[in-house]
Order: sequence, then C-alpha cells, then structure tokens
Amino acid sequence: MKRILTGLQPTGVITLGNYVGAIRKMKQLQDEYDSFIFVADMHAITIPQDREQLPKNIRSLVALYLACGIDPKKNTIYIQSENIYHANVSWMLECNSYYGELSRMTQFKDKSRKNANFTVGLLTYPVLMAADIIIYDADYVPVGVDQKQHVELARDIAIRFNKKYGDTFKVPDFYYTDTEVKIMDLQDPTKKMSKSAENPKGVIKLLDDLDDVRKKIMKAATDSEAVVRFDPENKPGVSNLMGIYAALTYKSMEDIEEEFKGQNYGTFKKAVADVVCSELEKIQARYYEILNGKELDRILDEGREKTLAMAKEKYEMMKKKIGLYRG
Ligand code: ATP
Ligand code: LTN
Repeated sequence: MKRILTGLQPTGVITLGNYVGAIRKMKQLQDEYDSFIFVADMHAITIPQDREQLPKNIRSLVALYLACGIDPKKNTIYIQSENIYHANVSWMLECNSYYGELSRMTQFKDKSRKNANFTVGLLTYPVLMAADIIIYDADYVPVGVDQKQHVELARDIAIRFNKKYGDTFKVPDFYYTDTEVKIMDLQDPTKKMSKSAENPKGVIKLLDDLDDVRKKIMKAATDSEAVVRFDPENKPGVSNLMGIYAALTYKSMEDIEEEFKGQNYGTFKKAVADVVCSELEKIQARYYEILNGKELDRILDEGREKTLAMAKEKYEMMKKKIGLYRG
C-alpha cells in the first residue's frame, strides 16, 4: 500500500482553505493509502507563538482532524515535537542542502520580507519539512498548491542524499487532484485565505460562529457585472466563491454557471453560505465532543510510539551512511 503524509501548523484555528487544501484530501484518500497526518508544531515556532496558546492550538488541531473525518483506525496521527528524530534527521539533511536553494523558496521570501528580524528557522523550514516526509518513506504528500515548491525541494534533497550515500529514501511526490483549489481571502481575493491574515472578515475558520460565517460570505468582495461566471483574472471574488461552492458540492464550474444563470449575487452568496454552514455545522458538533474526550490522548500516544520506532530506524541508517559513529 502506498503511503501519504501531511501536516498542518497549529498557528490558530484552521481555515476553510486548510480544510479543502489538505484535511479533506486526506479524508478522501484514507481508504486507499497508508495515511500519516501530524501536527507541525515545530514549524509553527519559526514565527513567534504564545506559549500558553500553542498547546491549546495543538490539541485543538488534533480534535479538528478527527472532527473532519480523519479516522484514527486508518491514520497514524502524531505530534511532530514528540518525536526527537525529526529535528535530528533535519540537521543531517541541512548539511546536504544549500543556502541558495532555501533562500529561493517563495514562502521564505514572502515571510522574511514581512519581518526583517526573521529567524534562521524560517529559512531551514523546508528542510525540516523534507525530514518529516522522507523519514517515513512517504510516496505522496497531499498539500495545497502553495506548498508544492517545498515538496519538490524534499524530492531534490532525497535524490541528492540517495546519490551521495546510496539508496536511503523513497522519493516523494506532490499529490495532484483534478480539483485543485486555492481558496482566496473573501475581502482580498488576490491573496490566499490564511490563518494568520490581518483582516478576520476575509477568512472562514472552521470553528467560527455560523452567523458570522454567513455574514462574511454575504459581504465577500465581488464585482459590478452581476453575472456568476468563472474568470479568476477579471472576477477574482466571484470565482473564489464559485471555487468554494464547487469544492463543497463537487459541481463543475459550468454547472454552477448554469445553476445561477440570470440570478443576482445575493442569491448566489446565500447558496454558498448554506453549503459552507452545513459542512461546518457537522464538524463543529463533533469537535467539542472529541476535544473533551479521553480518546484523543490515547490516539496521540499510539501515534508517537509507532512513529518513534519507524523514525529511529531511518535515523540510525543515516548515521551509519554518513559516518556518524565510533570508529
Ligand atoms: P499560516 O497563515 O499560519 O501561514 P496557512 O493557513 O497557510 O497558515 P498552513 O498550516 O501553512 O496554513 O497550511 C496547511 C495546509 O493547508 C497546507 O497543505 C496548505 O497548502 C493548505 N492551505 C493553506 N491555505 C490554503 C488555501 N487558501 N487554499 C487551499 N489550501 C490551503
Ligand atoms: N509546511 C506545511 C506543514 C508541514 C508539512 C510537512 C506538510 C510541515 N511538514 C510535511 C506536509 C508534509 C504547511 O502546510 N505549512
């Protein structure tokens, strides 16, 4: 059975973008693949985090995975920082990665531009991500398109290590779907919907109050043409709402255009709000039950023990190949 693996950062409540871009893909694939999903908490500290809030976010993210339908019987679920091998493997990979390739990563360029005093962790972030992936010999990595470049770097690093030290890692691949959607900010549809956006009105979080969700959608930026037509370049707001509607109903853009032919944006937005709220309502109902139950810790303990044993094996193999042992 081929293996898929993904992680999300516990940097706040996850968004509709994270759900469609990553979690829901994992849910759809969990029957066909050996599935690994984790909390990328060490990636989260590449930018400052509140130390009281972070543990709450970590727990909440796991509860959200489960509430979104990630089945603990079909997935290995764990927390990155509970496994010391990720950072150790990452160091060995860092010593086989280049400053040039890391400084060219789009995410690094964006985030370092926002804060001149950025940490080195922001630069080496994709190497830790490569470690997360290749320690477990993952075949495919289901992430949103914004993370594709990092998966390609993980490929390059795996290939380079294999060439230099002999076959050690499986070379991973970005997981492509035919319905790849990048959900954009509702207020500024030229930017991706992001957990850390400054304006909360443009972002739908999975635990948002449903009345607020409805308001945010009804107030989403559109245009003056008053035609529901998919044209991301000239009609980014309407196209984004169509993308959300398509992702949740599995309808094609043509079908959606047909469905709302001759109707105004108010009617269209109401339909989008209805499908979003009905999806979130189900998730929220399960979330609170799971968050307060005992099951969550048992699942995480099991995930930790399983991944520690797997990662240790790879780590020892790497040490031997590199020559890190008593002569
Ligand atoms: P932050 O804003 O804190 O940087 P983020 O919202 O971009 O975070 P991540 O934790 O970096 O979220 O990403 C989690 C997963 O969600 C990744 O696989 C990423 O590709 C995917 N993702 C994030 N935003 C979107 C989006 N707007 N549309 C589709 N997929 C997305
Ligand atoms: N960088 C990813 C989170 C992440 C990840 C990974 C995703 C860390 N390690 C390994 C897939 C595989 C992000 O979504 N921001």
